[in-house]
Amino acid sequence: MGIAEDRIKQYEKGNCEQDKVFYQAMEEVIYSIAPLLESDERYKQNSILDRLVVPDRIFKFKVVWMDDNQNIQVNTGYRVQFNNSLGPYKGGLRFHPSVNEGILKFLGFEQILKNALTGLPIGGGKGGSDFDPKGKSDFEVMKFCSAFMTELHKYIGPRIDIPAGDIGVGAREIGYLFGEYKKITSSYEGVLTGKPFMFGGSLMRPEATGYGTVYFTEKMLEIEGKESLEGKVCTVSGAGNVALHAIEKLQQIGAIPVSCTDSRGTIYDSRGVDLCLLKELKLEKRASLKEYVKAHPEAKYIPVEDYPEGAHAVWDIPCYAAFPCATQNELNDIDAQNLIVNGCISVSEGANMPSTPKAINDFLSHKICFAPAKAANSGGVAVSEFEMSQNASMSKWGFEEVDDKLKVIMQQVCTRVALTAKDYGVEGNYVDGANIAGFKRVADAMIAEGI
Ligand code: NDP
Ligand code: 2IT
Repeated sequence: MGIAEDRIKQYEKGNCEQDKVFYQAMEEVIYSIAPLLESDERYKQNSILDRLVVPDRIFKFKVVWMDDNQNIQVNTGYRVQFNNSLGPYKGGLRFHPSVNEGILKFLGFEQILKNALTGLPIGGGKGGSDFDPKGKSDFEVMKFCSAFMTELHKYIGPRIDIPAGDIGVGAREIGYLFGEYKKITSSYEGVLTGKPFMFGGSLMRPEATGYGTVYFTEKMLEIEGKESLEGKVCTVSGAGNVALHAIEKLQQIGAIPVSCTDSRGTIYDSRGVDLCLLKELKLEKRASLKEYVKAHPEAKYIPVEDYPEGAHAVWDIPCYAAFPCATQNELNDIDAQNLIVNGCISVSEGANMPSTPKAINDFLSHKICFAPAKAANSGGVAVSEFEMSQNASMSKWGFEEVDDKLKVIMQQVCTRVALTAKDYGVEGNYVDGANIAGFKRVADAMIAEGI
């Protein structure tokens, strides 16, 4: 039995349903880094893997708040502080009914390696709640955020742990969270990123993840000797922060994004999606995508229930490049086959772990250029770190300055991943390249810091 199988067997002893996504993320990393563990004794001698897969600590707390009908509601809040070898814990907060400890451990674990890949001084963490912002009034969201921060503030700080947004948490939520933190601590400090610009947010943070994913893809296609995205049809899933800004950047560089999705259905607009309308529907009205076809009857709306179970309509649209930007495991092996058969040559993960392990194997075995999440979507957290720098130095950087820095970082991450893959004999495999490069940086810091 090789080192990877041995370790996976050991960790699976404690496996439970909730932890499935965490084990999925961990297994991929363990397989990728097995050659490194075999070739460098230091990692085994220092039990790095055993130490890396256990979070430093997990806070789990009750959040009690009152809704608009004066009913008292109870949710669960979490913060997983995973690893701070490279810098303070850093990672988003997710508000979604599916949130549990297993999902946050998967996201926190990915975040450690993602943050390491940026080359910036940030450790890994993640948090959130099973609170569902959908259908809630602004006042209810504010009440929830205040109650959540009443507990969370005890564990965070600008040099300790700096949360940000993720699914269900955008500038509105971060604003309310910041307001409550300030009230409790009387301290005006950069304890959260993704803040609105007027009180310490960085320009370009809303755009950073989506733009960064496109910058990464352009560099990957260049390295792999493929045609650029200009003039090419692209498919995108999701209709939130990451998806809308990926669409925006694709349009700016002359590509033709033709799709987006939400949890209820898919929009396919073969002439290219109407981004102004999408922003109005999703960012202002928080409406369903179904509304899109009222303004564009020639576009198609495919409700989830109208598509054969087990596959997803968005990945059955012919495209040159695909950008899954919604959520974990939203692209499976059937979807991968559909993409490959329809001529797709590149898949870039804007979301965290959107492709299943089988789908990834299909992409790699068919030589599809595959940009894994921890590398391709690292632009969001990179600009979060820029926000921390601006807050710490009481300065403000311009839009172009941040955009230029983001572009450079995404190109550096891409090059680092590609070179690492080459060095370890798996040229073109960005999954192994990202896992090895990220792991090495954290592991070397852990060794240098001792136990
Ligand atoms: P948003 O909340 O802004 O948007 C999420 C989008 O995904 C919505 O369109 C939502 O549809 C859809 N979605 C969410 N859950 C599901 C589900 N279970 N099934 C189908 N569709 C779903 O989140 P973000 O755009 O910020 O995040 C999207 C992905 O990107 C996540 O994986 C996140 O972890 C990752 N990410 C985000 C970063 C950021 O900076 N925000 C940085 C790096 C990664 P609906 O509205 O109907 O629920
Ligand atoms: O998954 C992610 O990288 C994020 N949700 C952003 C984290 C951050 O701290 O900006």
